[in-house]
Amino acid sequence: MTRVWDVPVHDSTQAHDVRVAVEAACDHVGLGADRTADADLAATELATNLLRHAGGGRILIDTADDGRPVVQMLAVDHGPGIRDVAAALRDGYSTTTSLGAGLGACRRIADTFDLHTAPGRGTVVLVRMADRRTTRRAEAAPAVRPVRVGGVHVPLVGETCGDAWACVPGRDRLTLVLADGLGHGPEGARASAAAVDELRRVPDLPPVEMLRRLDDALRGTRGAAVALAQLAQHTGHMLFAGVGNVGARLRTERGWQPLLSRPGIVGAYRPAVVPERQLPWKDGGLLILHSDGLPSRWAPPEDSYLDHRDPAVIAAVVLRDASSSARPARDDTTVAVMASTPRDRPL
Ligand SMILES: [Mn+2]
Repeated sequence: MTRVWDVPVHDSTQAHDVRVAVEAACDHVGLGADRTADADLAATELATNLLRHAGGGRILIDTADDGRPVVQMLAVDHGPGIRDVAAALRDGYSTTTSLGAGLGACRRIADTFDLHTAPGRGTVVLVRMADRRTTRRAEAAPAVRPVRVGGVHVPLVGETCGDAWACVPGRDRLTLVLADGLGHGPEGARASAAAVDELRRVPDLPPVEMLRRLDDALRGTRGAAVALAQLAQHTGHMLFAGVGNVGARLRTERGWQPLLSRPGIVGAYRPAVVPERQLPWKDGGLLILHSDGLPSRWAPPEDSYLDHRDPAVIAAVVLRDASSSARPARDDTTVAVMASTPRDRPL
């Protein structure tokens, strides 16, 4: 079960909280001592940056296992933005008195580093730390045109998000799933994790048949809302099917299209008919799935520079721009993104 930490950073004592959370995350996935020390350094820099340059923010820490343990950190702020990204990335640019290493050091020690900044809107910085003692699980040859996926979880309370997202590769297809277990927290997580586990057993079924399998697999849990988007080899199409309240929007040549799910609860109440939509998936395709913790009036990003960022950064920008302190979240929130564009723009 994925554990997540949402750590507010508004004063220097909270920089300590970030380090405690990152160390717990590293321990949770079994990251080695060297990489834990690196993660600690990056966490300190990200927190210090938030305090010094952004007037505070939050750091979202997530664990994953793609065959090797990974800890993902996203520093998210509503600050003024970084005027000179190139300068900020140079080692030694940071004005911190503690380490003086700054974002340049984060980039150097991270397995994945990415950043998006917009004047007056804020900055998102992504750092992923993977274990280097183990090698990545050998995936079968890519079943579809390469796509990039990423996401962000925010728990309502505690360290367990009741939502789950995953990208499940099959022989000739790739499925992005977002499952929102009923309620929130650990009981919700049990249902959403059961959905992802079952999908990994049947990665080659079409979405509607996957949902049917999930109906059985989720009996005995609270049930979940589940949306599935599947890319098949060579077709240039995406198949979409969903049951329950998971939001989905796809950007096509005709703009952003909402993809609607049928009302129901997978594992508890199955609608009589679950339609499977077929949509074009072309270069420039961008798909956003989100649980209902995201305020419904969120707007899809219009910033084409964002397309070339890591999908986790895109997800965090969507989340940040939808949130406000006037409307605090009332549920676990997850945003998952699939992008067809290559990450070809340098920072
Ligand atoms: Mn929910």
